[in-house]
Amino acid sequence: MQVAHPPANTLFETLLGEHIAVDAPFLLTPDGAVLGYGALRDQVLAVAADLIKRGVAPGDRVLVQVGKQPSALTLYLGTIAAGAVFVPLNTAYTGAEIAYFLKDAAPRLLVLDAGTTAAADVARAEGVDTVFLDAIAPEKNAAAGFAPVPRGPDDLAAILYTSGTTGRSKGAMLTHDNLLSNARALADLWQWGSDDVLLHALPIFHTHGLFVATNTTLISGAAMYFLPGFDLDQIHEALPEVTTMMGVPTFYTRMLVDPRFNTSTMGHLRLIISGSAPLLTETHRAFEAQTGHAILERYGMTETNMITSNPYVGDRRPGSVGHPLPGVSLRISDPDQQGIGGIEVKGPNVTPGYWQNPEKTAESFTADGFFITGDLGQIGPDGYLSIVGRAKDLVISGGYNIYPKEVEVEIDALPGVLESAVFGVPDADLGEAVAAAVVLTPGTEVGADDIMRALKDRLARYKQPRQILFLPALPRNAMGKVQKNDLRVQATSRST
Ligand code: MCA
Ligand code: AMP
Repeated sequence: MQVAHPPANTLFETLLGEHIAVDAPFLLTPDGAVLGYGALRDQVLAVAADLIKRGVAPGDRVLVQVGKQPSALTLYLGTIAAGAVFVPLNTAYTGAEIAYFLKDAAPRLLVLDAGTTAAADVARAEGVDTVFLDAIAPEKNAAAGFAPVPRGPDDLAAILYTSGTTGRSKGAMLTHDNLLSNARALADLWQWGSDDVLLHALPIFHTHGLFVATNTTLISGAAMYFLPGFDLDQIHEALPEVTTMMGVPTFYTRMLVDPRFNTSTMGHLRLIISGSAPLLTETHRAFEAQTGHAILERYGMTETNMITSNPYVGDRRPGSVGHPLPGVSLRISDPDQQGIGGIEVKGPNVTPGYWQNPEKTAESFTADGFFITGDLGQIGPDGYLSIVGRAKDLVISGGYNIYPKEVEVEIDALPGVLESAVFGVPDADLGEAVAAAVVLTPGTEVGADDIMRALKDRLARYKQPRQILFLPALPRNAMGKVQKNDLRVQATSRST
């Protein structure tokens, strides 16, 4: 006979259910404050009860643009406990960008930091209810008798927007099981334990800082040392308190030029992880020489969570992203003679598709259900995957993704601009930096300053070009395709 289980909220029960050690620390902050697991659960339930009181129903989207702070994490988990869908936004997004997300996500509620005006004005114009983060369950006492709203493994937990080749952001839908299966796989593979303290300096509106860092910590009953952002002094001060660290390659290139990060200050850490952008072999080697740590590089995407990882025990190979995670199938499609082809993946980690966008969803999967990453890879004889390039037109700057089309659309719309092409140029700090080539309509006079001024309120700062070249025409091949490699060479030679 089958035993009927009481309905549960999959993610909440697994991360914060009855099994948690209520006295164990979850969040440590530089001011010395410690938030324990019991208090975290109370706060999360209080937030969930408050959201429901504000009319948030199961499946509703809660759109969130708030700075990094502990209550942003309780809002994430409270939204899940309320049975709703968490939709975090980069704090750098402008009012114009928010207007698009408000329309697309059609949220029940927008949550902002107190005093935010641009986004609040846009929400008012769109008729979306807005609340400031500090007004949500300010007492943070668990509502007596409140139980998390039941949600199954296939229900949505979050939507994360990721830009697209057409210039419009697409919302990657992530289910409870997408997040949970990945957190389980990573905690297991990286041997996370309840004694671990993760140095957390990443933003929490992306997969890396929100899911990889936070869910892996929660599922292990571990703790995080929570910094407001990446700051070398704060990182250095935090080192004695932590056992592990996660970051984008820019974190490690910046630490490399600071002699305070060495074997004596970092020797006690057990693991340092990099992802979101390629970690150069020279960075890997120099970091090991300076600190004694072979950085563990892994590979993922918003749509797929984490896909591959170098081993915890074994060879952490520079220039490789390791092997597929347990339960994840990975293949190289249409390999050339060197075995290089498109990376495709399937598994419990992969999104069911894009929010309200069946066309993009259909385009992104093969007929047999593999997700097309748009990355080009090669698998070595011993199974290690190397990412050798991208089939998609994408710039990754300091771990933030910029889709050139989105920037080109904005530049092309400016008076006096005939056409433009946006591309990445190598940058020692950010890996790649955004550059633009602009062709003006004959007889018009537009300068780089005019373009930058016009983009200011349209695009987040990190998407704006750091370098603008004015050209009489864009280089094109016989098919009419703009040759961005030529532009990269021109831009690089001009800036050196
Ligand atoms: C800030 N600025 C940037 C970037 N960050 N410009 C280009 N690219 C960036 N990444 C601009 C600011 O607008 C500002 O411009 C100036 O640089 C300095 O700002 P500041 O805040 O002081 O910068 P920072 O603190 O030094 O930030 C750099 C950073 C940060 C620490 C590398 O960008 C960061 O934390 N990146 C991590 C991104 C991340 O978590 N990605 C994961 C995505 P101005 O001075 O002109 O006003 S998830 C993902 O990719 C997948 C799923 C995965 O595999 O993980
Ligand atoms: P996102 O759009 O933020 O989900 O970024 C996903 C993209 O980041 C992937 O498709 C890759 O192009 C890139 N990426 C993530 N991790 C790595 C890595 N370790 N090495 C190279 N590229 C990476």
